Amino acid sequence: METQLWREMLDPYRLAVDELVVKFTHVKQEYQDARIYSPIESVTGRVKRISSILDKAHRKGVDIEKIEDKIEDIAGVRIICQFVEDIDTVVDIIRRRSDMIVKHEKDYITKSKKSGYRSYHVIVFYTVQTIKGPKNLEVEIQIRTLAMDFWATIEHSLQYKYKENMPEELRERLLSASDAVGKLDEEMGSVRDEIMDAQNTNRRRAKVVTDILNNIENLYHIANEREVTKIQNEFFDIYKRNDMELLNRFNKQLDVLSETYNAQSIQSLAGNFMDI
Ligand code: 0O2
Repeated sequence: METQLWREMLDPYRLAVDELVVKFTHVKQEYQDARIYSPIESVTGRVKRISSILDKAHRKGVDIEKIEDKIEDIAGVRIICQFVEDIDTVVDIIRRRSDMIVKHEKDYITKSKKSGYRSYHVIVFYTVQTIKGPKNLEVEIQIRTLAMDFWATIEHSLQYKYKENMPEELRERLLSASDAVGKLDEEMGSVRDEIMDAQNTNRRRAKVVTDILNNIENLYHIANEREVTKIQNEFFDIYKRNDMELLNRFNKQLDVLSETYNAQSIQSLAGNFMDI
């Protein structure tokens, strides 16, 4: 195939990857905006390089003309989760979406691959709109934990280095590292509730602190400077005490104060208007 034709063939896959990265990143954002723990930690995507497509086609005995039908991961999206339990949630999200249809799933978590590889793959049909009309194509979505991703990234580089000739000792070390990944995920899963709770508290605290600082900044424009400095010092004292309830109460008081000042400045504006 000529370079131009490859580019033409791969272009819709690029579009699919770009769209899906945006869509899944938005899912994460929606959880965060709703102040709910997000099962998605991060999302990346890539279109397979031409050389990798050719390698895979050669490895699987696929004819160049049949590449799009036989190679499912020309477009790849990777979703990273913190915990193994989150992977089920993400898979459910994918199954419930109306903009993609699941072709099949590969569970390399319940049973890892011979290499030690752990991940959950969902192959979906996804339609992109091009100037030539809609194009339905396949995308491989890999869903795995941070720990699984760490292992896969390292092992992938070693595969590149050694190709088929990875030394047996290294292979065994990777297998035992993969077992360690399984144990680490299990261990982290057992304190998941605790970790999620801590993360949610941190997020709520960060939100209240941002609200307070916004309130103080607004007050700078409308209130007496000495009073605002006093409020700011009071905030620093409360902040150091690390008491969420106190922070919330302080924020509510600032809301009331801001509203009072806003109402006063509207009244005086109206007064000035009447004088004209
Ligand atoms: P690259 O360079 O990442 O694109 P199958 O016929 O189903 O057995 P297939 O079609 O390769 O084989 O599907 P599979 O096994 O689900 O693999 C798809 C992708 O998963 C691979 O693409 C890798 O990205 C990843 N993967 C699978 N096995 C391993 C593994 O042992 N180690 C690592 N690090 N990644 C793996 P490519 O094209 O092989 O590679």
